[in-house]
Amino acid sequence: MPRPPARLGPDRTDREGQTGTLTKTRPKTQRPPLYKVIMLNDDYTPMEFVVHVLERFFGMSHAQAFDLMLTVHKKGLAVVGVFSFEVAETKVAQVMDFARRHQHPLQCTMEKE
Ligand code: TYC
Repeated sequence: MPRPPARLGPDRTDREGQTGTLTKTRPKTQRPPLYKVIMLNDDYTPMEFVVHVLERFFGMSHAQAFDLMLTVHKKGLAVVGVFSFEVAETKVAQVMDFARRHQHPLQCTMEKE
């Protein structure tokens, strides 16, 4: 078994009086990847419907939702939220299903951040 690196004192001297590189053992923490949920503009979905979607599925206030809808309308697309894979997948499915049931062509996708 390899010996763990000697923990050095503030003077960078170990118990044997040797100088060396100060190392700290740090357990590796893994962050799960995040996914952007992206809303796409189209010419047919009513603005109020998009505002409603952003309020309903993304917990936005009416003002936030209205501003973000206008950003999508003007720029062609916008990130409407960042989530874990499972949550992003669920939001996309909810939006696409809701739009389809109301016969609007609204499109929503996800992309790894
Ligand atoms: N461009 C649409 C219109 O003028 C509104 C709209 C906004 C549609 C955002 C989709 O993601 C969208 N009625």
